[in-house]
Amino acid sequence: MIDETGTWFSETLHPGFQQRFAISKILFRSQTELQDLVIFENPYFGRILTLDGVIQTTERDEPCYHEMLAHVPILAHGTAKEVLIIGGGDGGALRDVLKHDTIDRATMVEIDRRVVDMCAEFMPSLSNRAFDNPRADIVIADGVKYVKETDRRFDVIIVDSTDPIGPAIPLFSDEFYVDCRNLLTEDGIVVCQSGVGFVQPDEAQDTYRRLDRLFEDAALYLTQVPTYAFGYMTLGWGANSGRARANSAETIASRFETANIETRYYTPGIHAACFNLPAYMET
Ligand code: AG3
Repeated sequence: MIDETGTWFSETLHPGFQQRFAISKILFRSQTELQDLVIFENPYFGRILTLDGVIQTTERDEPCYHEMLAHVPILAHGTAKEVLIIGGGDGGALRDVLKHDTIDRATMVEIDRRVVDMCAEFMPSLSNRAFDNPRADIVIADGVKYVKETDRRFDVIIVDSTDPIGPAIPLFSDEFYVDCRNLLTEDGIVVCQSGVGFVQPDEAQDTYRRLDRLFEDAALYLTQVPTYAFGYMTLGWGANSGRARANSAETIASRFETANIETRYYTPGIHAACFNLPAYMET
């Protein structure tokens, strides 16, 4: 929510407390067919994308989120070739997936064309030209419908969604994850964002329980995104086998070295540690 003076953005995600950001400039603001989209600039975090009053990503801290969504499943899998991203219209996840030369094709299915177009224009470092990469396949469509109807198969599926509010609600359902599971190859993995565990415990726990019901191997793992306020962001993990998580720290470190990717947040050490949860999150 932008205040009357147009100088502060207050995030309205949580009841009873909020964080706010000084606005040095509003770059874009529009009610799309699906949601309220604002891109503004803050002196510290750079350009910030918000949807329906919630911070989605900022130029300064986005690697903390996108690297963990992309590199953890891809390096754990080891031989992934086909990746599907549901949502992720800013292009950050797509950019990080395509950093792996071993990926043949990354298909991104985003429901809101406006998010893709406006982020490409006003936050170009997020996609960093990934939308034009010949290995990228950009589909503007409803991800829920896409996973039900496609006959393609994927080694890794990344659900880079908003919180379960508005257009993202169906992305937090059993049906959607059953459809995802049916598209995964033998050792396939699906990952998703599942909220900040301290202040959104139901989102994290419901996600974990759902994945645990539906997949051979289920887990939550953690990242720390400064602008996702109030603690660790949880990411959900569901896999058709336990093999990807059973890899040794040495195997992950050697795959990372071979991939030869520069990162700001991800390290093999963090990969090895991120499945350890604080006691308050243990289910
Ligand atoms: N989508 C996840 C935003 C989560 C915000 N929730 C929160 N702070 N509790 C980000 C999309 C970026 N590609």
